[in-house]
Amino acid sequence: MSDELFEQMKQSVIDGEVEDAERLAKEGLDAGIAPGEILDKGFVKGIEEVGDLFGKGEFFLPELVQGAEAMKAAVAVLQPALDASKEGRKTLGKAVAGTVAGDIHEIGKTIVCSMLSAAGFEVTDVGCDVPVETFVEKVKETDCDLLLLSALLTTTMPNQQKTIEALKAAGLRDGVKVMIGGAPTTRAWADEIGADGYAEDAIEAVATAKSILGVA
Ligand code: B12
Repeated sequence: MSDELFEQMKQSVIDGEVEDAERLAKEGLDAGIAPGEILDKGFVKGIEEVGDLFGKGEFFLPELVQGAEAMKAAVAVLQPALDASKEGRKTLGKAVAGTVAGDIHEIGKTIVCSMLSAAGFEVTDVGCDVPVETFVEKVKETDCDLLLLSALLTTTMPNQQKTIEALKAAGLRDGVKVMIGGAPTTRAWADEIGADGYAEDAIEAVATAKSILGVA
């Protein structure tokens, strides 16, 4: 039963059907499936497939955009349930997250924020295409424990490094742990630029965040 529902969720993103995605997200919640599971087993599979088809030249930009719209609509429906799952728990730490300058890919970063928030972190999502200076300001302003930098383009990955350098220059680097992620990034890249953590997906991001902050 839920396998069929997950399959329909995946398909709604491949087809770029915003209304179907919203309806299926609601159906999943009504069926008592955890919002994180709905994301992972249903909608995320769809956007991954869209990416593969785009990579193979079988999908073009309009399909990519439409798939992303359906994905975002599903995340918006699931967000209150993700938020509710953390109610009443003490915060595990403060985090600031965003996608680096020049990069408007926000779906993965938003899912990471949702999962961290559901796990009990207090997350400030500063959005996408975020200038280095804004990250530095937000770290100062929020006095956060963790900064998460997402990059989905090989051309914007260097902005993760620039942000870490800017934190050092502002004397803030020692007070905050930095985690990086995004499809083209790797653990080796994280090590090269001096990040404290790297994760391949949102589930691993939560485990890594807990581990580097010692709140596991
Ligand atoms: C959706 C999408 C778009 C949407 C984005 C919509 C939005 N609002 O976010 C739109 C249509 C706008 C778009 C535009 C472009 N895109 Co695009 N896009 C994608 C696509 C299909 C999926 C990305 C996605 O959302 N994945 C789903 C999420 C759940 O996965 P994720 O982002 O990887 O995130 C997970 C992990 O990486 C990790 N994670 C992510 N961030 C972080 C951060 C931290 C700290 C941690 C720990 C973990 C973590 O956890 C997440 C959840 O599990 C990818 C293909 C792909 N396979 O990645 C191409 C892709 C990234 N795009 C690509 C390109 C080329 C572009 C464009 C340049 C196209 C163009 N010609 O205009 C523009 C760039 C615009 C810009 N300046 O940013 C290329 C990049 C190639 C490269 N080597 O750099 C890709 C790989 C497609 C391809 N196969 O060629 N895109």
